[in-house]
Amino acid sequence: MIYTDLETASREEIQAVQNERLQETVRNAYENVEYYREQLDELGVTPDDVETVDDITKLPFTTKEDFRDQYPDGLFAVDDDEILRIHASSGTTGKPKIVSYTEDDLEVWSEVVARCLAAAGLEPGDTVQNAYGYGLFTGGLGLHYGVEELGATVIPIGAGGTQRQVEMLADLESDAIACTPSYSLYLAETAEEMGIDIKDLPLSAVIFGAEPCTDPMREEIEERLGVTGIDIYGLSEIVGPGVSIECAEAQDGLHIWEDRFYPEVVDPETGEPVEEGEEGELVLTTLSKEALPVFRYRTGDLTTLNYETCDCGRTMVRMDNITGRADDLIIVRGVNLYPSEVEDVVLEFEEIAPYYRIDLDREGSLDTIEVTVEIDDAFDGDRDELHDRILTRLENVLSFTPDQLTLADYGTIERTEVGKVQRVFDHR
Ligand code: DLL
Repeated sequence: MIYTDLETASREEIQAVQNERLQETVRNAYENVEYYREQLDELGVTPDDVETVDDITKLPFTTKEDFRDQYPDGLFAVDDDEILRIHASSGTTGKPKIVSYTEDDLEVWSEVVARCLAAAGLEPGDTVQNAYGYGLFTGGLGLHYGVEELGATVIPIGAGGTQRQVEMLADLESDAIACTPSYSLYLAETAEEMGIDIKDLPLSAVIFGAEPCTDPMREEIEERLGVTGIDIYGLSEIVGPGVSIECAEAQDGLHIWEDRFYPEVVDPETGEPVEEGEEGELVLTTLSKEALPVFRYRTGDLTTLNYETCDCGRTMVRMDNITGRADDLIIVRGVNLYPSEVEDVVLEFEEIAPYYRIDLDREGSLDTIEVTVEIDDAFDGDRDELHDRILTRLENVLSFTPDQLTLADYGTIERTEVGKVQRVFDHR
């Protein structure tokens, strides 16, 4: 179901909306945020210089560091009494990034999430079990109000309590569950232990996001839960979940609601725009946020953009699934490695469960890397032979040999019930 006419509008119509909203955003930021005013003054740019989205490169980038430096509210553009909600995103280091919303911002957020759910194939009257964490994390409340905006029923169960999640799924016959991709697999595993096959339930979609999901992992989710896996993307600094989502019809890239969030893709090293269709770092500009307007935010997420009209009829640009972040890159003895490369290998082998961890350490001046995978419950073959086969495959894919490959017993790698999964442990 298409939720708003703009989703299928012509490029000219979309751009006209973008131009107008960009002008308002720049004016709001310039007039109300000292930090932005100083930045623009230094560059000699005035709000009048930004007339269309083609002028966007006149604006400076905003980074995670800017959020940290301006902690807690240096980037806010409205007075406290206009702020209805605060959320925060905690990184692995330093202070959290604090984000805020006016009444209008909350309405826009609910509307974009409702668009997402409609694109995911949900309709008024459907039921969604929302297993994202409620609280400062944007996942819980963000999805929550979007489900209500669509006119569907939300079950605000939140993260964790996995047995209860399974019971609720069965008893309340939800059409969809919203959770991280790794958690959906844990849910399937827990259900199996409880003697319930999720495939037999009415559940037809998992709205997964907040962390990367590779194609093999999506296949595993779809097969084990008997669902359509729909990837939803977003980040607190821009709004929360609801920046983009795949449509159920094509599942071929995530439609960015570009009347609200203007996307660019740049070379992560130089910051220069890449050619259309080339991979780079996603940069987003909010087009209607009142409380927290953000210019050209360096998301750190790697993707490509595709402006072709989708089979679903939507004209809004699609971004590729995010399987890596610029700062996910692990450098081991000078060799570049993304955790998703290890994940692809893990998911190729039926003999091992879809869980792994990577431990990095240093012996003397030398980096070491240990990969731990988990043997599937049903496996009763030769462990040594399996070990050698996995190691050979890892060597081929990574172009170096991990110092150690450990085959752990089933159930020994910690499952992530709440929050985002952590696969890499850097002890260096
Ligand atoms: O994770 C918002 C969200 C909640 C999105 C629920 C989807 C569902 P943050 O905690 O600020 O916000 O983290 C944002 O998470 O920059 C990406 O690196 C990563 N991320 C979010 N969605 C996806 C996704 C929420 N679908 C950061 N695929 C982003 C890959 C994702 N990575």
